[in-house]
Amino acid sequence: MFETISYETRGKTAWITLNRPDKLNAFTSLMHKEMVSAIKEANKDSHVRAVVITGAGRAFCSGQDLSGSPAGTDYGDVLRKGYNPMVQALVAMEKPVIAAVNGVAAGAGMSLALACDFRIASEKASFIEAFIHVGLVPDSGNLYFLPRLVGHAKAMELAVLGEKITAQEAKELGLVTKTVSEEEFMLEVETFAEKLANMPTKAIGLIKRYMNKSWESDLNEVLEFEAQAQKIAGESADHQEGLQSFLEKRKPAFTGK
Ligand code: T3D
Repeated sequence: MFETISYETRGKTAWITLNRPDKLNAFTSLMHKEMVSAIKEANKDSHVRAVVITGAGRAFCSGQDLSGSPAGTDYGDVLRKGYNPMVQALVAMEKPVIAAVNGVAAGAGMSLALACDFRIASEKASFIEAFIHVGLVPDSGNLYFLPRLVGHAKAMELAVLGEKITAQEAKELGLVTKTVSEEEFMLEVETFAEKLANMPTKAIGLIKRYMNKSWESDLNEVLEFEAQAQKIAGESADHQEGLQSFLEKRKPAFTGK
């Protein structure tokens, strides 16, 4: 179905794997299109309640394919037509998305990881704001997500100096949820995805929607968002199940509805 990525569902989790290992999974325009299709497919499949994005081979993603652009390419267009729709689709998806960072995440590959809701990193993983080394600026939401995740000063340092940071350093900066040994990495990602997929998906989607909106909102607006979100969550089957299981002193069985 896809040439540059693979897509499969396992249980309630959709797995999207960037699949150009010989180029460290560098992005091409076809890969942008395929990513958007896969993200939309995961979004519309009601059985899918968590999404994992990872890379084939030793890298997560090395960013834009530097061997691919003909001279005179308008990079603004590459972003508007390729990367931006991918980031927008990820953020709009009201399901949790995990970046399973198996190896190096460079340039727009790092941006892709930042645009996900969670990042689990193999101890072998690293992150590099590679843009500056080729005279470019961070893109694909990087200038939005990075300072929000690590603070302005650290974001400037990472973006301008472009020094590679290890998975452990990324953990210390709050960039990743957890780091895991190479041997345990896939099992840990599967377990984490399954945990999320069994949670109240509708509430997670609402948290994601309004936490994102909170960046551009004042307190009164956020108080109103919370009221709107709580009305929807309060009418969900998962809220009823949460209450019932609490009263019956048993584990809840959430359905995502
Ligand atoms: O349209 C636009 O251009 C605008 C949008 C820009 C968005 C961006 O993402 S700009 C930033 C682009 N990415 C980079 O600058 C990163 C380039 N790659 C690297 O710096 C290094 O490869 C890594 C730090 C990611 C990994 O280093 P290392 O030593 O582990 O691997 P390597 O030996 O450098 O790479 C292995 C192979 O992958 C190698 O090919 P070969 O020699 O075995 O045939 C290398 O050329 C290839 N490769 C790695 N990254 C890319 C790539 N090929 C094409 N594009 C890449 N980005």
